Amino acid sequence: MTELLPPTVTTPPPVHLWDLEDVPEMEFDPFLARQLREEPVSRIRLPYGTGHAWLVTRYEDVRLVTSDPRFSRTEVAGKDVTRMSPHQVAANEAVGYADPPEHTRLRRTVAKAFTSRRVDSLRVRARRIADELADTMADHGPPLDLVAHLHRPLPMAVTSELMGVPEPDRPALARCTELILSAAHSREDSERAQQEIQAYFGTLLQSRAGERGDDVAALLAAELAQGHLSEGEAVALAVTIQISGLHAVTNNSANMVYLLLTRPGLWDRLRSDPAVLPAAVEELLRYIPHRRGVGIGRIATEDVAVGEVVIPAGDIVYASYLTANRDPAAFEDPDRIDFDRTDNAHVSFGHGQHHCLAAMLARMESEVMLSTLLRRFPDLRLAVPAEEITWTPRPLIRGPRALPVAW
Ligand code: FLV
Repeated sequence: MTELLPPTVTTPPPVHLWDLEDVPEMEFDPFLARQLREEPVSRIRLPYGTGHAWLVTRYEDVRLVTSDPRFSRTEVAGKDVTRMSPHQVAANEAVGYADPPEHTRLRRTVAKAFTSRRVDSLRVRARRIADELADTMADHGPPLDLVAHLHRPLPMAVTSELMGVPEPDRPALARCTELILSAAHSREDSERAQQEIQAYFGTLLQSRAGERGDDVAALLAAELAQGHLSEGEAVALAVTIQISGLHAVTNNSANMVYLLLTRPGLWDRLRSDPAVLPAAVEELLRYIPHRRGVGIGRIATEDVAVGEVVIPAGDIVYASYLTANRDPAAFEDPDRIDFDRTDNAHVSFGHGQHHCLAAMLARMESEVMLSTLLRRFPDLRLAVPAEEITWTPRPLIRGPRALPVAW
């Protein structure tokens, strides 16, 4: 009698060295596009750290990896895994590295600051700030850099008011943010910036102890006093909200305006049909390749089948929201910007437990910036040829360094 064959043993796929060259303007990374098309679950090596990881690109597979408890964020914290930057961006205690039930506990402590009621009240503030910034722009006159005049100051003001960061402290936090959310600086410089911003929020939270208030610093100080989180957890939460709120919205809203002013018909469409703005923001969120490369990985705690492969227990997995948003199985004609798209279930704010807590706030800020520009500067245009715009080198989050505009 012949022996039964062992279960199918598949040889693992080759490991691709992903060069992560900066991609021009808002173009999609050609490596990511190729993997989605030709090898949707593959293995990669990134510029820093050791070993290799899996890269999952299809919409359904990305949703599996980011919501299935067999993939752990906590397991990856503090490990020298193959990664995008010399340093680890978020602290080990950060919410981004937490699995349930710790994740649920951490998120709950700040959830009150992100309710739709709070976003509505911040919208009133954001509109006022945007109008003041537009006044300054009008006084200055064209040409000017829209990143410096709008995309940076508005999210800076909104995030800092949400946090309870006083005005004079804000520029130093912005400098730390640039050093932390980048792969272009040395590990030492980025880690020094992390220490500086952690020390800042440690002191801020101590100074707010016993105070009443609905900003994040007051909330965290109260939760800390009640023993709902450790000091390290509170500080890491504050740092995550501050740096992400500032950096993500600044870059993404600038990318939105860049696309609106360079892709034929988009600005005119918004001008003639302002009611389409919320759908336009959703579509731009879907289309914009927000980040370079990948973010925080996960570790498989058991063997898990993903698409055609089995990811073995212990391996690192990166899920790409960028490719999920361009998956033709999920979006018709995915490489086209279409404000009339229906069923735009993009994953630009993530999926599963770690879905962005501030998604509503981020949308609101972008809507306020765009509607203010449309109302106050309907003839807005780039002041230089698009090829002359310079982009942040070796970024984690892509965006123009400056956006010279005229009207
Ligand atoms: O891009 C990253 C990032 C962005 C951010 O706003 C907060 C973060 O903690 C991170 C991160 O940890 C890793 C990134 O690549």
